[in-house]
Amino acid sequence: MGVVNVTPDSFYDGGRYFRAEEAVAHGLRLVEQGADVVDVGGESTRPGASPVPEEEELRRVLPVVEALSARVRVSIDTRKPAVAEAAIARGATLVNDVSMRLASCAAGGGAGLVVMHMRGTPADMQDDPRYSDVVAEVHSCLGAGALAARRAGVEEIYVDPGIGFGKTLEHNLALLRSLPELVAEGTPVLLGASRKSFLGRLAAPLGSPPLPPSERLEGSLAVAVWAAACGVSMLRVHDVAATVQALALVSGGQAAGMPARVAEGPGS
Ligand code: HH2
Repeated sequence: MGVVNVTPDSFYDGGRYFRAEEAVAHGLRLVEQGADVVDVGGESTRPGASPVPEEEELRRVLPVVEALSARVRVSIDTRKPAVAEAAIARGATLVNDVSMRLASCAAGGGAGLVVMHMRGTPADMQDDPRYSDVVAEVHSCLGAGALAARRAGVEEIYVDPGIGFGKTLEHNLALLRSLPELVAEGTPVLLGASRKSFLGRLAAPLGSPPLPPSERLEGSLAVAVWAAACGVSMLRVHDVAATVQALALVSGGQAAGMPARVAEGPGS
C-alpha cells in the first residue's frame, strides 16, 4: 500500500502532493513501482495535527480518488463517514479507518475495511499514553473492532496496531515484537511504520537528536522485512520501490528454505 497524502502538513511528505495533479502523478508512480493499493488521505494524523473541515477534506481527496481508481485499487484514509462514503462513490474499495467508526460506511458501500487502533485523537494521543499491558489491550481492541465490522457486514477486514498512534517508543516496540501473535489471531494484519518518529529515535547515535523523517528509510525497510517475515499481509509505506526490493529478499529467502514465517521458525 503506497501513501498519497493530499495535505500541506503530513509529517514526511506534507505539501509535496497537495495539488491534485501532483497527487495523481505520485500515485501512478507508486503503482509503477509495485504498489497494489494506493492510500489517499486529506487530513494529517500526525501528533498535534489540527482537524481538517469536512468540505476541505472532500475537496482535497475526491478528484485524486476518482482519477486513481481508474488505474489501481484505492483506499481512503479518513476519520469522517462523509469522506469515506463520497470516496467509495468515486471508486475507492477500501476504507482505511483510523477512527474505528467507519465499519457501517464500508459495509454500506461494499468496501473492505482497515481497523486501526488509536488512543485518543491526533491532537492529544501522544500526551503521556499509558497501558497496563499494551499488547493485550491493543490486540483485544482490534479483535472487538474486527468482530463488530464482520457483524456490520464487512467482508474484507484488516487489523492494524496503529504504530505511533497514542504509543511510546516502548509501546511501539512491544507491538512490533507481538506481530506473530497478532497474525496468528487470524484476521489479516496491516502495518504502517514507514518513516515514523520511533525509527528516528532508535537509529540516532547515543546523545544525538532523533533522525528526521528524511533519514528514516533504512529503519522503515528493516521494519517492513520484520513485518513480512511475521506474516503481515499489507504494509503501508511511502517508499514503494525500496520496500518492494526489500520484500523480494524475504520471499526469495523463503523460496530458498528460510522459515515461511517467524512464528514457524525453530524454537517457536
Ligand atoms: N499512519 C498514518 C496515517 N494513516 N493508516 C493506517 N492504517 N496505519 C498507519 O500506521 C497510518 C495510517 C500516518 O502516516 P502519514 O499518512 O504519512 O502521515 P500524516 O498522518 O502526517 O499525513
